Amino acid sequence: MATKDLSAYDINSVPSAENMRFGVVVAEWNWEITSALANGAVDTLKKHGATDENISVKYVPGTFELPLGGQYFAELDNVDAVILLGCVIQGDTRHFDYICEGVTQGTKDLNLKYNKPFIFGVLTTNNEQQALDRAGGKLGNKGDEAAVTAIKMVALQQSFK
Ligand code: DLZ
Repeated sequence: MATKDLSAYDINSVPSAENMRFGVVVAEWNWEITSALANGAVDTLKKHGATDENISVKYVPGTFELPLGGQYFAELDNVDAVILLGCVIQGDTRHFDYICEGVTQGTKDLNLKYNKPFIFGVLTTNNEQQALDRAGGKLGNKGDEAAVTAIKMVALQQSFK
């Protein structure tokens, strides 16, 4: 069981995002949760210096579509990193497993195919309360965590240039 606040991190350990460009793809399924993840991610990017002009937010119907939304960013936009935000909640059928498998493998493939960070900001929970707890609730906001990861990965890539 997760016990730590997902949003708790050492602010001084995060590089400046001032000159970085980000794409954010948000799934519309479980909108109450994914919109909170998106707000957290965008706020955190801005807190670390990213400008509105350098943050582009797009929407896809469900979590399964997140990798394709990310691929559109890779091919049609000049972003340094893409944050993929979704929420899959366990139901009575195995749909949960197939969506989780698709988005996980799809995201991994994008990272390696485009040599660019595609951040996995997907909640995979047993129930809605667990998701709410991690989308601005008592366990923080996974959107914040995804944004910090994106900034750190862009800085890492730039450090090799
Ligand atoms: C169909 C479906 C189901 C049952 N559950 C979720 C969910 O919990 N979270 C989510 O983001 N999307 C869900 N979807 C929709 C799929 O992600 C996808 O949009 C459809 O299967 C169409 O490809």
